[in-house]
Amino acid sequence: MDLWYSEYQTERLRLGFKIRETLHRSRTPYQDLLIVDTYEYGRMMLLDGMVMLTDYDEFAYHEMIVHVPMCLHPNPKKILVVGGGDGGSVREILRHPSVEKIVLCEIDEEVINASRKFFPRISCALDNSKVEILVRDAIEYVKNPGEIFDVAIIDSTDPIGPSLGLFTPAFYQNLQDCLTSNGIVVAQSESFYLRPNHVRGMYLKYKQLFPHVAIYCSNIPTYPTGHWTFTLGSMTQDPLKDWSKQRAKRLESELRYYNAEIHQSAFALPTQFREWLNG
Ligand code: AG3
Repeated sequence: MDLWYSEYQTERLRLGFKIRETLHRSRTPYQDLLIVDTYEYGRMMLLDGMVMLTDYDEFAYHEMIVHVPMCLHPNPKKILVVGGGDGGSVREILRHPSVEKIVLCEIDEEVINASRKFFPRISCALDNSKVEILVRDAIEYVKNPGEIFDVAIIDSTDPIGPSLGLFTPAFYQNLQDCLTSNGIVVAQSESFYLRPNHVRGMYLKYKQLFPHVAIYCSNIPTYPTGHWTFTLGSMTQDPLKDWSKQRAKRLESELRYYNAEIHQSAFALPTQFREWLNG
């Protein structure tokens, strides 16, 4: 049977995957959760019709959202992950020996459970003793977390539905208050090609709060356009100068995307993107 799933990246643009099998479908209290096995990219998790991860290319996302800020911070010990219930970011954070504690604040418990069941290689670190899982709305959590963090990673869905509040100035402000004096925050910030105004908007909002702000990129074939951005805000560390090449190099043999050359080059933006950013 010829069964296909399409993500509508815009109303007039879609990416289609031929499906081998539908493994799970549910309506959680927050979103529509679908897990399918695709012929081309292996298992895939979708939330509200949008591809969140696939077994095939999740490394290009998780390694980049994690190792860039972690190698920039001088000594990251306490880490906050917002969203990220699949566990991919947690798995990467734990590769850094300085880490003492990770708080994972995920609103939707069904995402955690589904990842445990269907994505063992992604969720494998969720039971590590350094990880505290809070099934809570991060928008509320950051108002009064009761502790402060060296690095915060916003591993969210697109700015629609339950994630919308994670893209507001009020949230960024509260988040900044949860950081130590040399804290760093990174958020996934969508595709430049499809949403230049969104990327620019995030960049400008971060600029109001952080002395150092930079956008960097990763190629993730199953996300809209395959070209993805991350927005990084830092209190003291200069993203281009103050990162540890030594720590980046030490990780290289365990990883599939991130390496020291990628760290450096990921911040280089094409001319058109720079123009979009500067309006
Ligand atoms: N979070 C970012 C997903 C964004 C993809 N957007 C889309 N397909 N329209 C992924 C969570 C993985 N930990």
